[in-house]
Amino acid sequence: MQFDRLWRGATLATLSPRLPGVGLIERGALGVTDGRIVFAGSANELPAGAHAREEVDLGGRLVTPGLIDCHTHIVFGGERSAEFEMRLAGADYQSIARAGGGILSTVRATRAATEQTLFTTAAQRLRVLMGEGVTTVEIKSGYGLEAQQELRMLRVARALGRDLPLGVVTTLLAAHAVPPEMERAAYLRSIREDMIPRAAAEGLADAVDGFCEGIAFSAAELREVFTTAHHHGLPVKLHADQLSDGGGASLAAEFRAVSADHLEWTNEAGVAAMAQAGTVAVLLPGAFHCLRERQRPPLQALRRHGVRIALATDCNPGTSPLLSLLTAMNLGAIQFGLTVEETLAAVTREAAYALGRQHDIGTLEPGKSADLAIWNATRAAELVYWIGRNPLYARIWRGH
Ligand code: DI6
Ligand code: FE
Repeated sequence: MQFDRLWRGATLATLSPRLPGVGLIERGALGVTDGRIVFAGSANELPAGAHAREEVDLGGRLVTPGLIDCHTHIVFGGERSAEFEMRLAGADYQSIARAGGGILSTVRATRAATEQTLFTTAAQRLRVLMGEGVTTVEIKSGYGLEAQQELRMLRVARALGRDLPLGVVTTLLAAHAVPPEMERAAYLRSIREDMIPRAAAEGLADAVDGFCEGIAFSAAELREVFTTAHHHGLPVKLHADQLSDGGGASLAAEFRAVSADHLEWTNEAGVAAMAQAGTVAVLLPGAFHCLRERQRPPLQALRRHGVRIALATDCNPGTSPLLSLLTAMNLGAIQFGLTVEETLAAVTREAAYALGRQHDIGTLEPGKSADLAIWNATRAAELVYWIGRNPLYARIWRGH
């Protein structure tokens, strides 16, 4: 067997569903050809005469699938530290939003920014995530709130995926807020009749998302948006039950959403519906932390019903200015109670499911894209327990 590259002396956390826990293989080897994993297993099981153009001994270092940040709003203009100070002084997120701040202040800054600035600032942020082993990221629109502007955000996201060594999955989040210059019903109509058809026709969006919340859109309004998304062949995702129980989880399940995200206030019936639909729960401890939330997502119910659990940064300038998926992992374990095994799965295998990319990424198995994170660590727990230590040794994307 001839590989392009072969790593030996690896402690593999394969995340293979056929193995328990993180799918650990000690004294492992991993062989890659044409950007795909060809062999991932015990070095003893390497075929006789296996060799590679390039061989590296990792001296026992831990190798995981490249990390996947499956929920970000990383393309935006401006920043919101003044709003952060208002919250420190006692103001709450919803009242700031109702007064025209919050999401709408980022909409103003994003509309005013050039496409080049949006690209450059997002690229800088993405490089920080990549520095911690992230190889795939999801990027949402949602700060344009007007057809040209929403499509422009998606074009920037696509360009980032072309120019950086990183997988980018894009999501149209036009249903994030009602823009100040438009009436609610007319805006919803423009999402359905203009933005979704154009995003689909131009291949700019891989999915459609919505914000189901008292300060944003109702389940009834988003049901119509989702019907249109399906009509154009786009899967859906949902910001569900973050600040109140708005029936978001059930709505997501009704449309077989790939994921429902946040879920702090989701009730048991919503969890059961998600399990039935195969909808992944994406938990976002950065927003929980920054908004000083108290209500934790229903982890016991999610486990009991066998719902897949992913974790993401939710990187955005308002509720989660978080550029560290490793920190999100620590917060997920400490604040929400995930085990180390759940935490690592949540940013690899389960995050791949949350993006509908489970056939391509998320585990170290033959046939998958050779996206790897190699760590100055030997135990998976070391990735979760530190705060602010970056143990990345090397990051490999598509075999390089
Ligand atoms: N939930 C979030 O966490 C972000 N959007 C959403 O629907 C917050 C966006 C912002 O405040 O700018
Ligand atoms: Fe979000």
